[in-house]
Amino acid sequence: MAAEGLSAPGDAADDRQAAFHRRIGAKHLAALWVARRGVDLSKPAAPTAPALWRFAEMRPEIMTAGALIRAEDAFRRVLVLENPAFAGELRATNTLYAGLQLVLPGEIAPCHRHTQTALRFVIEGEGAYSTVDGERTRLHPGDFVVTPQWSWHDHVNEGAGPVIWLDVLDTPLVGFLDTVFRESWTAPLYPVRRPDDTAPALYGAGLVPEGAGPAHDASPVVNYRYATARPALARLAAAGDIDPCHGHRLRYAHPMTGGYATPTMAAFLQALPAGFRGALYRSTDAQIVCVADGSGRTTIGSRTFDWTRGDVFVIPGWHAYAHAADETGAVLFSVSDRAAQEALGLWREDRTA
Ligand code: 1HN
Repeated sequence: MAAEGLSAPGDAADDRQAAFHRRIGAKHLAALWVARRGVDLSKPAAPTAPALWRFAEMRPEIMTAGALIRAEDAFRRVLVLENPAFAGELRATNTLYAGLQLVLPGEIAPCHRHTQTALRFVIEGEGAYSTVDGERTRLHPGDFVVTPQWSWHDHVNEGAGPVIWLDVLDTPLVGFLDTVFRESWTAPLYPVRRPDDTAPALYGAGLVPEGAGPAHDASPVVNYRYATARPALARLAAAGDIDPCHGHRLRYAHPMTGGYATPTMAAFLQALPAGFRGALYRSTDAQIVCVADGSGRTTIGSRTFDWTRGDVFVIPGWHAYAHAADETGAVLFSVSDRAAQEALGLWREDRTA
């Protein structure tokens, strides 16, 4: 016993151990054999909890927030989806933040930039624009918008109704790396420097302007439109290209590198055909999933989450799960830190779970 570091209370060896640990503690040293005793390091601890947020429950609350505070006065008018395992920490997973953002007609979410990368998936409304580094893109439901780290961005709603989207940012990860910088632009709106939607029209079609220079870390597409992605999924389905776990699944790709849309976050759009019953799957990246269309359910371990359009749910890393679709079929948008994990050579998947 004593040799391992623990002994019966009160004996001389125990006193020597305790004195040793007190002494080294004062020298900012710790005994690894004590700190790691009994800790299972054979697989990820995966502290993120499975969780679901229903759009039908979130929508009235974000509309109430719309009456409580103006977008101009808020940091951003966002309801943060906090993982139950990380209450008070503004985290949906261990590395990612998720929030539901509302911009009301006539409102401006003022221009700023920061070193966190932001992704948006539009859930409801028409008539809003996001401006990213001087280019406006109009937002429609199902559109996937990339705001690369350190790009100036603002949001404006010129429409007649509320516009609501899901924000996903790598704030916990960038915070952990202690690389957070942030600036406000000198005016609410950044000057528009190019015709609207130039980037999706060019890069989105696989066309790179001469002189564009080398690829940046994040995708230049700005907006991957649902009007393009949804038919692409239908083509994949028509081609019979189906994964037993994921259904018909597409990765949002950086058009110049073929990699993920951002250096830290990977995003996907997948269609589950009517009545689909997915096989069990797990991977090391915790996913944030937003239901773009249809309804179904996902079983994560012993829990089953029923979902419908606009709902958001979290699948923790290395938890075995299976998707199922109702007779409506379903389309799921998902984001994870898989891009960062793969860049570091750490990502794993398991189809035998
Ligand atoms: C941010 O810049 C936005 O630009 C939304 O809409 C949510 C959460 C944390 C930090 C920055 C936005 C954010 C954010």
